[in-house]
Amino acid sequence: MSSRPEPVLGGPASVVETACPLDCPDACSLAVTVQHGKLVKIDGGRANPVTDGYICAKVRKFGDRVYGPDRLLYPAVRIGRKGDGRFKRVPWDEALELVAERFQRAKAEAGGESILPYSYGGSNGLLTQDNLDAQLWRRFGTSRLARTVCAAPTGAANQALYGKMPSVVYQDYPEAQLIILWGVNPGASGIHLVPYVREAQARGAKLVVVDPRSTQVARSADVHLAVNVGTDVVVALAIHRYLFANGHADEAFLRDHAHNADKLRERAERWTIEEAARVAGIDASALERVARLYAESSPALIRCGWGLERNRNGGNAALSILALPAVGGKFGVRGGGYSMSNSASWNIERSWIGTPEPDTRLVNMNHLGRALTEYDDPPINVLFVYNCNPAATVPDQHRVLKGLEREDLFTVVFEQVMTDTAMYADVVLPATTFLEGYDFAKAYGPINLELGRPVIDAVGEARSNADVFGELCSRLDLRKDDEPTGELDLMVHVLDHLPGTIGSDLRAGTQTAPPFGVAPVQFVDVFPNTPDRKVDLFPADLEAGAPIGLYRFQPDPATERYPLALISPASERTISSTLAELPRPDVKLTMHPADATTRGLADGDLVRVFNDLGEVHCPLTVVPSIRQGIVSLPKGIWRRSTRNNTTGTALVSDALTDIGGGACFNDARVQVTSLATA
Ligand SMILES: Nc1nc2c(c(=O)[nH]1)N[C@H]1C(S)=C(S)[C@@H](COP(=O)(O)OP(=O)(O)OC[C@H]3O[C@@H](n4cnc5c(=O)[nH]c(N)nc54)[C@H](O)[C@@H]3O)O[C@H]1N2
Ligand SMILES: Nc1nc2c(c(=O)[nH]1)N[C@H]1C(S)=C(S)[C@@H](COP(=O)(O)OP(=O)(O)OC[C@H]3O[C@@H](n4cnc5c(=O)[nH]c(N)nc54)[C@H](O)[C@@H]3O)O[C@H]1N2
Ligand code: SF4
Ligand SMILES: [Mo]
Repeated sequence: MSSRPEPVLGGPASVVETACPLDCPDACSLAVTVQHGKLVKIDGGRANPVTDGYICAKVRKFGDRVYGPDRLLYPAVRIGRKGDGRFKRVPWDEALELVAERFQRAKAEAGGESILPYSYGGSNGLLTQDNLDAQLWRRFGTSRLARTVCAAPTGAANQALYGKMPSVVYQDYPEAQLIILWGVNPGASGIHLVPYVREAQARGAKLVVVDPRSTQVARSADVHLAVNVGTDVVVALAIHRYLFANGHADEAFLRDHAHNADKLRERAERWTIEEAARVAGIDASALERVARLYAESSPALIRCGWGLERNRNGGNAALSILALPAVGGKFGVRGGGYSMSNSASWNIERSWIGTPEPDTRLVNMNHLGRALTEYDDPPINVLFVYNCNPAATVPDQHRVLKGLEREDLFTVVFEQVMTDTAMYADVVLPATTFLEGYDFAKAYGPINLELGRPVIDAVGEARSNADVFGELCSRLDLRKDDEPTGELDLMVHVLDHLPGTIGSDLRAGTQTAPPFGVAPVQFVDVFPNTPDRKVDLFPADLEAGAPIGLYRFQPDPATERYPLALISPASERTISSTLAELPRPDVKLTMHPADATTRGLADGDLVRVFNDLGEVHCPLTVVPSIRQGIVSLPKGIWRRSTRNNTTGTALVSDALTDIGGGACFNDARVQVTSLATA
C-alpha cells in the first residue's frame, strides 16, 4: 500500500539542524540536508557536544525507512483476514470517526477498561508519548499500561536506592581509574561512550567488562567476566562481601549517607568469591581481582546496563550492582559512582497532561498475550497500539499473535511503517517520523536536551501523535477549550511547562542544563532524591513487593531438554525493531564452537531453535565470542527475518523479573538442532 516517491533532482539543497530522539542514550544532534522538502542525507550536527558531529550508520540510513516500501502513507481499514495485511485506503475523517465510534461502543458495552492503549518508547520524545495520548486515556477511563518491557527492574532498583539520582555522564569517564561496564555493550547501544572509555584507558584506567559475550569492548578489557546469564546478583554480592570482610567498606559514608547496610551485609554473607564464581561459571581468581581492583581504585565507576536486567534475577542484579559505590565509598569524586539512565535528571513532571491518572485496571505490557486471550473482567475488546511493535518486541509472540487474531478484538495501529503488529490491525493510521515533526530529544546517557524540528515534508498523509490524539480527544468531547490542538500548539504548551529555564533556553536556541549542570558529581552536586537524601540499601517497599526478597538469587532454569540460554542483545542495525524492516543479511543464531560440535552443527547450517513455546528457523553462525551454553539472536528482528516467520520473542515466556515486573528476554531456555534432521 505504499510506493517510493520519485527522487528530486536539481534545485537548491540546504542543511537544517535537528536532533535524534530515538530510544538510544545518546540523542545526537543532526545536520539534515534537504531539497524541496525531501531528505537528501543525514549527518551529525554539533549542538550536542558529546555526539559532536558523528552519528550511527542506522540513522544515516533513516531515509530508506522514511521513503521505503513499508512506509504507511494513508489511513486504511482491513479487508482481508487478520494478519493478512490487506487494507483499503480511507480518508482520515472516516478512520478517526470509526475509531471514536468503537471507543464509545466498547465503553457502553463493557466499560472503559475494555480498551487497552498499548505503547512504549516510539520516538521517545516529550510530545510523542505521555502527552495528549495520556490525556485521552485518562479522561476516557481506559485500562492503564505498566510500561515494563525495558528498564523496569533497573529503574525500580535505581528509584528505591537513590530516587534516580542523576548519574555520571560520558564526559567524566576519562577521570576514572577503574571502569566496570556491567551488562552493557556501548559499541552497539550507545556508541558515543566508547571514545570516552578509550580515553580513560589511555590515561591508565583499568577496564572490567561483565558480559557473557566477548564484545569488542570486552576484548580490550583488563578483566572480562563472562558470567552466565542471570548470575550478576551473586557476583556483585561477592564483591560486597569482599569489601565488608577486608575493611574496604566505607563505614563513614555508610553512617552519614546510608541506611540498612547491615541487612545488605547479612544477605551478602553466603556469597564468597569461590561460591559466586562457581555459580556464575567464572574464574574465582578473576572475580577476586575485580573485587580488589574495585576496593583499591578511585575514582571507580560502574556503568550499569540493561542486559543484566532481562532475566529472573534482573532486579536484584541491578540492586546489588548499584549498591556497590555506596558500600565501597566511591561517590564524591568526579568520575566515581555509577551511570544508569539519566532520563530523570531534568525533573520533568509532565504537568502538561492536565488530568490525574485514574485508578483503572493496570495491565503489565509483558502480559499482552495473556491479557488479550485470558482477561475477562472486562475482556479487552479494543487495543490501540502506537509507539510500539509488540508482535516483534514483547514476550510470548505466539500468544500475542493469537490475541491479535481474535475476530472480536478491534485493533488500531498508529504507525510509521507496516510493522508485524500493523499487519493485524483493523485500522491503520499513518504516523510522522521525527524528521517530519517537533519533538524533544532527551539523552539518557549524557545530560542533554534538544528541540527536534520538522525538517522534511510529512510523507503521504502521515500525521503526528499530537494531531491524532488531540483530534480523538475532540471527537470524544474530552478536550477543554483552552487546551492545545495540533503539534505546534502542543510544542509551545510543553515549552511553557518545562521546569526552570529549560523552556526559555530552548526558545532562545541555547544549550540548556538542569540547575546542577550537565556533568554532576554524585554526592557533591547531586544527592539521592529520597526524603532524607540518603541511600536506602534495603528499601522496605521494594522488599515487600519482591516475591523472593532483596539480594536473593534464583537458580538457572535450564533443563536437560532445554539446556541453552537464548539472549537477544541490541544490534547495530536497529533500535529495538525500528529499522528492522530494511533489507539485511541473513539473521543468524550465534553459538559457541563447543556447543556446535556436541550437536553436530557447523557454521552456515540451517537450524531449529526451539522450546515448548515455539521454534525459530534460521542459519547458524559459530563463533568463540559467545560463552558456551548461550546462544544469541538479535533483539527487534521482524518476523520476515527468519525462515519460519517467528522470532526470538516466541521462545520467551511472559514470566516476570524478581523486581519491577520486567521481561525475562534473556532467560529463554532452548535446544538447537539441525533443520535438516528436525
Ligand atoms: N544500536 C542500538 N542501540 C540501542 C538499542 C538498539 O536496539 N540498537 N536499544 C536501545 C535500548 S531500548 C536499550 S534498553 C539499550 C540497551 O543497551 P544495553 O544496556 O547495551 O543492553 P543489551 O544490548 O540488551 O545487553 C547488553 C549486553 O548484556 C549482555 N547480557 C545479556 N545477559 C546478561 C546477563 O545476564 N548479565 C550480564 N552481565 N550481561 C548480560 C549481552 O550479551 C549484551 O552484550 O540500548 C539502546 N541503544
Ligand atoms: N527479544 C528481545 N526483545 C526485546 C528486548 C530484548 O532484549 N530482547 N528488549 C526490549 C527493549 S529494551 C525495548 S525498549 C523494547 C522496545 O520495543 P518497542 O516499544 O516495540 O520499540 P520499537 O521496536 O522501536 O517500536 C517502536 C515503534 O513505534 C513507532 N513510532 C516511532 N515514533 C512514533 C510516533 O511518533 N508515533 C507513532 N504512532 N509511532 C511511532 C516506530 O515506527 C516503531 O515501529 O523491545 C524489547 N524487546
Ligand atoms: S540512534 Fe543513537 S547514535 Fe544513532 S543518531 Fe540516534 S542518538 Fe545518535
Ligand atoms: Mo530498551
